[in-house]
Amino acid sequence: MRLLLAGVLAGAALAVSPPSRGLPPAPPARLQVTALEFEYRLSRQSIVAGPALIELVNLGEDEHDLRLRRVGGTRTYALRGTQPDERGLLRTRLLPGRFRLWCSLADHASRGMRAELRVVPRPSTA
Ligand SMILES: [Cu+2]
Repeated sequence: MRLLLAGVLAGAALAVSPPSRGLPPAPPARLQVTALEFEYRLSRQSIVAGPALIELVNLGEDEHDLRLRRVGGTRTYALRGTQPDERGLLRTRLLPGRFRLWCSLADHASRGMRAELRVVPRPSTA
C-alpha cells in the first residue's frame, strides 16, 4: 500500500513537472521608475542582466516617458509617454553595463529627469 502510494505520488510529480530542457528560464529582473517634476526615483540602482520588466509610474502632474540607452550602445529602449497616474510597462532584455535613463519630453531631462542604472552580469548557477 505504501509502495503503491509512493508510486502514485511519483507519477503525479512527473505529470506536473515541465519537460526539462536545460535551465529553466530566468525570472525577469524588475525595476520601477517613478516620474515626478522633475526627477526619476528608481526602485533599485542595479538589476541583473537578461530579461527585464521595467515599469514607469507617473506620479507627477505632467506627461512623462522613459528612454534607456547603454553607455557605448546605439539602441534606445523606449517607454511611451504616460499621463499623470498612468503606468507603462516595458518587457525587454538588457546586457550588462551602465544605462542612462531620461525623459524625452520637452526639457525634462535637463531639468532633472535623468538617472543611471547599473546592469550587472547574472551570477552563474553552476
Ligand atoms: Cu518628463
